[in-house]
Amino acid sequence: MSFRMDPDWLPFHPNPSQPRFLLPPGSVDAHCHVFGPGDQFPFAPERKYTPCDAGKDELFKLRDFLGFERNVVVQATCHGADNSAMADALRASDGRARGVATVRPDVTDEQLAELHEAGVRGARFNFVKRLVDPKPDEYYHGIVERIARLGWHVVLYFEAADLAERWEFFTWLPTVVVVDHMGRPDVTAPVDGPEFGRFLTLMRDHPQFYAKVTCPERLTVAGPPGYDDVVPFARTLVESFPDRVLWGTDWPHPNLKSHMPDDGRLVDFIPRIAETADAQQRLLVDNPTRLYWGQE
Ligand code: 0GY
Repeated sequence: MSFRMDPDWLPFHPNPSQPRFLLPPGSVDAHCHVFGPGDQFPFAPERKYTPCDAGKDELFKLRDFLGFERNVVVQATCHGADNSAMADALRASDGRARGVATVRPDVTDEQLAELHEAGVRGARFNFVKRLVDPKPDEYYHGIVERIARLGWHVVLYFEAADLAERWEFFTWLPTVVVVDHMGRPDVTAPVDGPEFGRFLTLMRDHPQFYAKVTCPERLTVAGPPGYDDVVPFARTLVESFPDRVLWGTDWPHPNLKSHMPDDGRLVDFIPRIAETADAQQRLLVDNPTRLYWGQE
């Protein structure tokens, strides 16, 4: 089947620059996606966007170019709960990629076992209305119980406003919980204000939570190249919770409207939020390796 990408879709950067920041050996790009290719892995009928193709070959090329050793491939909503493109990337990676799947309550035990065998170690629950039709908390209860048995964790993607609304459910989760993109703070609000304060409280009082200090290009209002307005938010998390932060490119950067980042420059953002070699080692190597490869 052939697909036409949305007319306002911004494709990923065709030739990113070589990062100036040298990634430590064993670095993991802990948040990236694959899209199709659509003729091999069709996009889901219920999707809210149709992207450009961005398959595993492109992803692995970028991994090598930037200096990462491993990837965590997160199921993108344009593929719904058909995890084939993601699982195919994991299988082709020679053990160098793990995955986060989208599963529905009707997933079979065989399907879960197959995903685990391919390298999936988490399930993503998405509450962003622009991307999915959010489900009530009860929808997830059975899924949580089944994935917990496999030792998987939960990845949450939500807008800052959802945190108050779903607080009880999120903090009830019995597994490790990873939050995408710092819970999407409004970076024009103060870093020590009530909104981000709620997220910091979540992290402080619930040691099972991890935060991805990702997506300056998505959260910024000030814009590139410095993404200066995002720095204090990410740096606060890295400094406060050095063992519970993860970093990723978010390649191929779905649904950006203002600009497409140069992935090399995104890597150069890392030392601004993780200023010491020790913080960089934990963020890029130790934390993701423990979480995704720890049970090898
Ligand atoms: C991200 C962010 C976005 C998209 C998705 O699965 C997705 O479609 O996660 C977004 O549009 O904010 O994490 O890639």
